[in-house]
Amino acid sequence: MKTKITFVVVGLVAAIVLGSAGSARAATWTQKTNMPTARWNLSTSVVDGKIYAIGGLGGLKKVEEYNPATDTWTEKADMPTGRMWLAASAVDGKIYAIGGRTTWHGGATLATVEEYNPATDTWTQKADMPAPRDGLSASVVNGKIYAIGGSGGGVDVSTVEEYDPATDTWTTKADMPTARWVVSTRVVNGKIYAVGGLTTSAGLPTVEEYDPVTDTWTKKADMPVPGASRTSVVDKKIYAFGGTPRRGGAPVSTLLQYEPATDTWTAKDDMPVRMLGMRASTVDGRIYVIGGSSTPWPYSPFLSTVWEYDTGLRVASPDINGDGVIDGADISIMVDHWHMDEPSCDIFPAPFGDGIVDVQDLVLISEYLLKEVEDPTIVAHWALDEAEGDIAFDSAGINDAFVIGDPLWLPDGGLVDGALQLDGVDDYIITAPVLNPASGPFSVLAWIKGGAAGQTVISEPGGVNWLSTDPLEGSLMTELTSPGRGATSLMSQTNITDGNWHRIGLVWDGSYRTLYVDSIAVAQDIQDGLTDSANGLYIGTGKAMEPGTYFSGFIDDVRIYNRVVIP
Ligand SMILES: [Ca+2]
Ligand SMILES: [Ca+2]
Ligand SMILES: [Ca+2]
Repeated sequence: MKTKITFVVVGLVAAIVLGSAGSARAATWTQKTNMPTARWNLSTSVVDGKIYAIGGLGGLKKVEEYNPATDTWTEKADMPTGRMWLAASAVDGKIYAIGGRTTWHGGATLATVEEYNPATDTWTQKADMPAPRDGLSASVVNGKIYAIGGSGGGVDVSTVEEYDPATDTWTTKADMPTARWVVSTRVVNGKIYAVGGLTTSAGLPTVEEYDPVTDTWTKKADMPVPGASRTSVVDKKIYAFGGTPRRGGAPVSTLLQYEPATDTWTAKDDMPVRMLGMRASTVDGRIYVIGGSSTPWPYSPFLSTVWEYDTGLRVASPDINGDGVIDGADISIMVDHWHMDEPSCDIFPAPFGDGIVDVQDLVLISEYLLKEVEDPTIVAHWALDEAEGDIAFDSAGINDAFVIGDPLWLPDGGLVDGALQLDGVDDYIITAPVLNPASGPFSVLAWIKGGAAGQTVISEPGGVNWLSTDPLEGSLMTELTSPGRGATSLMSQTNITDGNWHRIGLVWDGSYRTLYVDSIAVAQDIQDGLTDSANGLYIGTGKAMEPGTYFSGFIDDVRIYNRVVIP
């Protein structure tokens, strides 16, 4: 009984600490799979969760599709007119590639508009833009595209032209107050923000806001660092990456954040590399910074790199406890965190919440009650409900796993439908790489029954054991630690090998690692990040597959989320 009381106290402390740590979560940078074609001053647009890299010097006609969910690139149909310094915007699932320059030195400035349909992988020519321009930017409000600024015939311009894809027509709008080239525009709350850019003599700190409804411009707070940064939006804030402070200047690694609601700029931690001429796009709350150059003039070689910037904000899910259903258990956890800043329970407004768990969150979760809801935060889910065979299907993603050693499928013998019974000798499951613990908060959960001291439930081949039992007591532990010297395993005092079903979990919120057994936080400490991993996972054996580390018992319903779950 004594230990049980201790655990309850640990649980309460954990809840309070996690709550207050919520808003201070660290942003992270992760390098992803390179774009096939290195390029500079391309365009990137998002349709249906995929990023389309179009044009740019080095690529010119090339179109390549990036899927952040699978970290893979696919080559698509070439753009008819090769160009750099173009603008591109997506409306109703189609991308409009606008203007640009045929090549760098001696090239021609273009008025060309070509429409790309990702569903059919085809291109269609559209009505020319009235004023040929390169180094312009384009943004969409209410289904219309606004092509802003740039350079025409070697002169920086303040031109604004509105394109209506529905009628294939152009309309001239009120000039932007400040003429500029390689300006970057973004939309927040129906207004367009034209950020920075270059003139022939200087880099500009200028920010001007355009209201398409009234066709008027308003000056806003200057950037703290002037120049041609590239932007993207997360949670109604504009992030401005790198660029150069003057024409022909060297790349910088500055990262700035602009909040239109308060008209304020904040300097964030620098990017991992200096960069200019890249483009940035947001998918599922993460920004992908693609291509560009890290070298001074003449800027070659161009980059094929993809950097993922995670602001640290998490997309919340109404399935707070990560069991696949939205029911009273989730509401109960929400109520436990009432009026706290607990991101896991802060589901309204989507996707990031508003820093407080209140009646709006309760109303929203009640709308989801007992409904089938697709959870965007689940990375892998092996239900282990198969009756036979050597594949454990991933119902959430693309991580179907191989079942080795002939373990016993028990279609009716699990905690949630079927389960897998492993013999503790040579049975295990192996998966492809699923999630890098260094790239941000995540949760790993499983139901287990049986096992013995020293055995492993989930491990990284050649890495460390993610969820295992200590060799003496059979208590839940994890070896996943920060990369620093002297990092130690996190041990609980809760035996999970007593022959009963237990739901075990490791939850990493970016600051704290927490072990859970049956909804109770049984151990927790602070870590300075977690070690990088690019490997797959073993389920049912240790990192080195040593005898004694194979699990002898039942494993069921293994889930991995890219967020904090409160199980
Ligand atoms: Ca739930
Ligand atoms: Ca809220
Ligand atoms: Ca199952």
